[in-house]
Amino acid sequence: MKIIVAGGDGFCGWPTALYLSQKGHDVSIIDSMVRRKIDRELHSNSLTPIATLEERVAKWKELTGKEIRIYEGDLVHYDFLKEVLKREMPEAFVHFAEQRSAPYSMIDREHAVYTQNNNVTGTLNVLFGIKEIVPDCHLIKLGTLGEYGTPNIQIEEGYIEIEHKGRKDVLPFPKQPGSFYHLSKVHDSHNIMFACRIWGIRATDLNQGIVYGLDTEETKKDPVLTNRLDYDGVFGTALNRFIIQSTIGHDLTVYGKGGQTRGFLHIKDTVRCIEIAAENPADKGEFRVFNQFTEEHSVGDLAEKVQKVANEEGYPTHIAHLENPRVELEDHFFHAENTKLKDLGLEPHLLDEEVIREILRTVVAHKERVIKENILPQVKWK
Ligand code: NAD
Ligand code: USQ
Repeated sequence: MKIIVAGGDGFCGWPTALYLSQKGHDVSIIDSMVRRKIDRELHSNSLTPIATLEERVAKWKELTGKEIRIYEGDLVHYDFLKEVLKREMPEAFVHFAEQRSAPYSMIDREHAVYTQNNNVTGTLNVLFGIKEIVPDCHLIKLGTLGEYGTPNIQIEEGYIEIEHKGRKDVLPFPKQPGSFYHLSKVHDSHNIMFACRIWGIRATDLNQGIVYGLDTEETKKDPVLTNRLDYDGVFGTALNRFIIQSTIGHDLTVYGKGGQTRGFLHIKDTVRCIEIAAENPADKGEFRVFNQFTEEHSVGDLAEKVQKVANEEGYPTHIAHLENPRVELEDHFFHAENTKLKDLGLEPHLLDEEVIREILRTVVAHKERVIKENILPQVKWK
């Protein structure tokens, strides 16, 4: 299958591009490299040293003989996107290419506007590009589980049957997102759903939980293929941050009570979910929604799991409860449905102590790269 991976230089996109290529798909990458520029803006870095995208794909070709074509450019520039679509004529367009940090979107007005302009305009351009140039192409769009917020009822996969005043309908599940970033994903979902309805586009919205880990079978083949790994207070995410903190003797940064519960999945499952979506395309005009996560955990429980493994590995670790920089519930009901990807063949990699140990042993090798001043959260929601 001819597949474009937009955002293919990023944390989820790079291992996905390699995995799909390994599986025999004809892969090309679009990326503006903005994530590398943001590292410079924040005076931060990936924990792991990462090669340039050119070096990465050259190494992949040398090791496997498989070619991944690169298009460096911005989805917000429609003329650029149209040219790539005309040249590639993809059957699937995997869209990871967004500003994905909630704290970054909450820094100030400029960062909120940048996030929503980049994400919403980029996705609108992808929708128009598919309509004009490749109307049969399947859009596989990364949404986020956080679009739903934390309602006091079970979260369904995109839609809920509601009975109201004696009448019934199946309607989009209510959205109560917690940052301007998460809101951008809600806006995207609405735009995609509308485009499916009016133009007959086929789309899958993957409401993904928090991704942990860094390695896949493919990224481990050579150091040049190493994935990026974020740990700072802006782009680092809960479990990966805790593991890295434990290796440098930093207290684990649980925000508030730590009862915040979210969906999580291993990066190895992210890449497989994309393959499943690609190989089972949505119907023409269908706006399909999958909740893409494998397990639910509270951040407090995750901190305790990391603490136990880290202590066993010789890294004495304490848990701190910091004042929560975000506005969010710290003690709440959370349960989301996630059967659709499993029904299509996903066999989850579950989080156990061995998985935490494996990630910890990998990150220890790079711990001297941590910029300690970047660990504590600086961005406040209020
Ligand atoms: P990332 O920042 O590591 O990668 C995103 C990539 O997209 C970067 O390489 C960046 O340069 C590129 N990009 C951003 N805007 C672009 C644009 N306008 N044009 C071209 N390229 C652009 O992020 P990630 O962690 O790989 O996340 C990928 C996607 O998955 C995002 O849409 C994110 O919202 C979603 N997601 C991520 C997680 C997670 O835990 N990492 C969880 C759920 C959903
Ligand atoms: N948290 C801590 N300590 C930390 C970091 C986070 O307690 O050091 C808490 C946060 O307050 C929050 C939860 O952990 O309650 C998750 O925060 P996070 O930074 O790990 O994840 P989040 O901001 O939700 O965003 C990440 C990705 C985003 C993706 C989202 C999936 O950056 O791209 O969309 O996870 S989800 O959370 O399911 O919406």
